[in-house]
Amino acid sequence: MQKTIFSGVQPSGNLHLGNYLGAIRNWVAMQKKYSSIFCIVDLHAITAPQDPKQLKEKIIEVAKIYLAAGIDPEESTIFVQSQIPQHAELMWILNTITKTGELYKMTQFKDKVGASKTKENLLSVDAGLLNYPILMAADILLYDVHLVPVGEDQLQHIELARTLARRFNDRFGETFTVPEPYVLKEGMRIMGLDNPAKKMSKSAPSKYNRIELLDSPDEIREKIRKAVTDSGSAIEYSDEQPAIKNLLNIFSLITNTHPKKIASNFEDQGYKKFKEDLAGSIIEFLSPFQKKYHETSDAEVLMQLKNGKEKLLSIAEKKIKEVKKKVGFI
Ligand code: AQP
Repeated sequence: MQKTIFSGVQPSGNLHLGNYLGAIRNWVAMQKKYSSIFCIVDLHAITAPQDPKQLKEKIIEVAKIYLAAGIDPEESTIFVQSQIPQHAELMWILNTITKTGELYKMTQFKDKVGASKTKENLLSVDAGLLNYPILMAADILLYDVHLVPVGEDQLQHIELARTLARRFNDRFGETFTVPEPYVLKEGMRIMGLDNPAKKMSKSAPSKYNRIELLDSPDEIREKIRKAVTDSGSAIEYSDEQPAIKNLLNIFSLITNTHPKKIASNFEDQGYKKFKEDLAGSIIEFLSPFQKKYHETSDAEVLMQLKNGKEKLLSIAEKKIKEVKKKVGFI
């Protein structure tokens, strides 16, 4: 029997190269080998304030990006999280076996709360942001997922899903498959173009933080031109030069060339030429994807999402029925 994988992206802004190289591209490569479920995690997205009209557009946009990137609806299932109510239902039940300490220690929660973790600051944070990892556990456990392809930043969340699966199984009898993280070394963490100490992110305030997947060639050139560099002018692949290292990693992933080889090609050429060539390679890399994106209609996307929902609903219903019975609900 094929193993099941599950992953998702939040429709919380404009998707960027980090999402593509760290997540979606790997899913495309995995879909032949695994029974694959890819979700648009809109329930997660509202843990940060979203404009309802924009959220609606972004849900369709993310689904279109999945299809344009090569997620094949014949091989994989794509769906919208909020359209399967069992995600939220299971989350509530898992909520009752999760310790708040397990949630407060999450690095992503701490990052999102910000530097000032005073009691007052913590009390003003929406509960959804704290409980986010429980919903993620519900997403995974609902479908007895074996492997969860994620970026390194999500490992702590998978660990919680594993803990909750074991805890529920111990308390109520064997119910959930204990999932494993599937972290691919490549593309693990693309850093912000404006700050190599923080990951490239949809919600970073500056657009110069990221290359968005639908950026025009001019926007890509401008963003790479403005990308921060390190002191000095050498192009070396080293931890001492985190900004250039990040640019070399991007260059390497999109051209399938070792970053040290790229660094040696540009050794004496200076940042300007390096950045021009990098921008050109990104434009070339994104061009077929963008073409496909613009050719995909909303009607096609909506049809695939409907198919996905229909395929998964019966699995989710069956699992939640089992869970409720074990808990003692009538
Ligand atoms: N910078 C990154 N490098 C590599 N992988 C990344 N991912 C995100 N950023 C990078 C991976 O993309 C998948 C989907 O991410 P998400 O939508 O769940 O949200 P996120 O991880 O919080 O990504 P963002 O872009 O930073 O979104 P916001 O700003 O909305 O929170 C995940 O597999 C993630 O690892």
